[in-house]
Amino acid sequence: MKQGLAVFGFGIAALAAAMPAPARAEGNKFTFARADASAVDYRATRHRAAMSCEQLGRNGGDTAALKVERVPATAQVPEHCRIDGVLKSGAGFQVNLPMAWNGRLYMYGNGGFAGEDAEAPHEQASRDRGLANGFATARTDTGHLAASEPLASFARDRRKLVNHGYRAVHDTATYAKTLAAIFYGTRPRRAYWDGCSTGGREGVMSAQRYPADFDGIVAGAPTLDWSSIMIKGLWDRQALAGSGLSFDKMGLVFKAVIAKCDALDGVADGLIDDPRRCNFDPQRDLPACRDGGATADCFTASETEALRKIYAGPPKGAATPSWLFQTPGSEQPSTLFPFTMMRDGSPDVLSIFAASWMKYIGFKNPDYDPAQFDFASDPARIRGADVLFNPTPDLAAFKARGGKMITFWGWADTALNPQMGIDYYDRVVGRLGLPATQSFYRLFLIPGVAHCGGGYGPEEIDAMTDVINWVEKGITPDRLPARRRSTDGSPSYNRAYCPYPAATRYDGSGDREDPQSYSCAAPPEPAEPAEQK
Ligand SMILES: [Ca+2]
Repeated sequence: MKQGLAVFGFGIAALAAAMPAPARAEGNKFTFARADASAVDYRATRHRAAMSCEQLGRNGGDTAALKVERVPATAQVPEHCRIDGVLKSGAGFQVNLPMAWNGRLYMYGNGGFAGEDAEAPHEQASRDRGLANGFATARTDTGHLAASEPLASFARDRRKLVNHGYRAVHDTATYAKTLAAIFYGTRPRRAYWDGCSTGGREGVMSAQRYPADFDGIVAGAPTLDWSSIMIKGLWDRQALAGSGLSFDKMGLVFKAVIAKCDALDGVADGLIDDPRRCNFDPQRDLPACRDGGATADCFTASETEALRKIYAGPPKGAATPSWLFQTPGSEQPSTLFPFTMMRDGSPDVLSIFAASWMKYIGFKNPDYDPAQFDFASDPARIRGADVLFNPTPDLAAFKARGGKMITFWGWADTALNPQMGIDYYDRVVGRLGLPATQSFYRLFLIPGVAHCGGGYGPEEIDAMTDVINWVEKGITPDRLPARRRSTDGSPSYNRAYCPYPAATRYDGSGDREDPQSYSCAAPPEPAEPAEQK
């Protein structure tokens, strides 16, 4: 294995520079896409600024490095004040306050280890979406800058670790509300959080630790258990390195998986509705190479074994949860890249994250060699930061306050295991019962969608509009619309998914591109509440 494991021997700076663009959070790029159909007209701007940007600069408080500028209207965004600064706690922030305002705060989350520049293209895109729809916006770098402290290296500083874990979002949200109150003469009527991946985790963490911070939360594919995912990152890399599996070979695996499992859900549409029901066995279901001869369309023992390891996940134990494995349907290049495999065989992003995480958070030893990771004994040794990073399933206070939260998750997410979300949701249900949980928190699992978007499934998801309608009009999201509009000849989809644990089942007749042709199948017996809140 030595040859395969040498891939971890990169310098951190080189790895950060080599990180492909998709690894950086793009946020939920279809947020507000369904504004026209929204019951709440959140684009209506009934509030006006009570002062100029210049006056706000003199009234914004004693925050370090406060910079206030007026930004004129463009074709994309209305005129607004932009406030950049660093809170006393060390969290860098940016708040944008439109002169004409809808009365709401929109805060967008981070990706990976955060530390993004506020002017990075995906940050600008999130900001512009918020401003264009009438919101005041806020964001934080979570207390460090990746440009100077790449990946997990910031975690050497305990204050930065806590800021990244949960403090920076809370402090920034609090400060943004104060700035809005000064600028408009009234506090935001509602505050919304929008994030995916690390941004999803920040949303769930806010609901748990600071239940008054946000009224509505979109927590896409949240990193609910960093430590476990990092173990998976190391495991998958070790399984693949030197196995001989290539992108092209994985394309053959994907075809075999679809051929075997697509129709199990009643519709042969190229999507596997619930990959947990796909009993795919690489050894049984793929053509084996005969007599030692390897060709492009057969699988060697080493390739089959690597696939088996990925579908099984690392050996399970007290510190390695049972849900840590990859489900079939994630072998397509659009879902493998960049978290499981790179086309040139270089280290995938999840293993790069894992290497840095083990050094600076798991083992707190910058010289640690992740190739030495022992999957039997080390998982229990790396969980010291879990208390800072992992939200607990106690969402009772958020529920009591009237908060609403939606989590959506792609079944073909190779960065964060969707079963991590099921596990968390089940634990919330274990405390509150299913009806009470679904009254404020819903989980939607979307087939064929990769990490926070992309993949081959219906990735156009605007859960934010549903959350706003849930909070402000009491409209329960019984289905989450999801679409794919393809221009490249791949299938287009128009779907609306039922909340977990219900399945979305084709009625057997009618246009399968009409969501009305599907019903929510009865969930399994609901769990009994273990604890009344
Ligand atoms: Ca199907």
